[in-house]
Amino acid sequence: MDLGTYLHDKKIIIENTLKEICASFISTPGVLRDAMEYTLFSNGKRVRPVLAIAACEAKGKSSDDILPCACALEMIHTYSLIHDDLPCVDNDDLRRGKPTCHKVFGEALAIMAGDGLLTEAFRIITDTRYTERLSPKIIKQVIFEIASAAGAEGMVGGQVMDILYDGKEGSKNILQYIHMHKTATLIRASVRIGAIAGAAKAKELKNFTKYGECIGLAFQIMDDILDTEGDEEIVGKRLKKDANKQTYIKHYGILASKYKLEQLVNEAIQSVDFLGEDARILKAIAQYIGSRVS
Ligand code: GRG
Repeated sequence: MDLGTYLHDKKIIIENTLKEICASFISTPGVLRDAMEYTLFSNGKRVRPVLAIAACEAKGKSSDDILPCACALEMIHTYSLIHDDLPCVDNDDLRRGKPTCHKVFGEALAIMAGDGLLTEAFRIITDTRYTERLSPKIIKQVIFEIASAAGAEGMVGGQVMDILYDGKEGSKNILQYIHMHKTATLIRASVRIGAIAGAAKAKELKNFTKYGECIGLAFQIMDDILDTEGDEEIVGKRLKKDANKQTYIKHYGILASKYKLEQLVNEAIQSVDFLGEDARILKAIAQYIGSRVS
């Protein structure tokens, strides 16, 4: 199966499960549910859940094993986008090709839609009706991985440094911290939870982790490149907004950034060589991340 078909098929099962999850928000006020679903069902690429599934499948397990946890990742990622777009943060009016959540529902509801998605994500992982295929031990590990990657030690910490260093000179170390924490840790965690659900052994998990870290960093470098050279219509968000931010382009220039991106993709591909033929999809995803246009 080629990567295009794989991504298309997985996107369908992820979105169907997300719909099932949203149908469980029975006593949620209608307007809150609308605000949560509005951004959740815009045209996201679903990279993080696909990675969790691909890592799990690479270890020979069914996508069903990790699917609800993969959807929880997408809910957390979507919360981060909603909050990132707020007037007090990046003040963006376009996301996933549509007006941002706060533009449609107002700031208060956008904040709460984000809060709702973040918190419900952890309910899904701990609700055995969804995750009955996983042992309590694995569920606990998955929660630890996701909470560490999304919290103050991960994505939120990275986002705070991104805000603090907006318009400041910064340094390559600060840039590395921001990119690793703001973007790469959640991507790395996506790969790791798939591998953990696939019963990866310690040495294998180390290689999956390297893969996740490399593509996570590559993903953010590509985000920086797209902000400079991308097509707003295709990317689905406002571009050329990061001129004052700590970006690879600012610290290394466009050519060196593209070179670094290529190196990271190659490193990611090598990291999963140990899987043999079962690494095919993970390798194709790494290549896609290095050449994506949206
Ligand atoms: C500080 C108020 C406050 C909120 C924090 C934690 C957080 C909100 C934001 C996280 C930082 C963030 C949004 C990082 C950007 C990561 C990134 C490259 C997002 C774009 O992801 P894609 O391209 O988007 O996968 P789609 O729409 O395809 O899912």
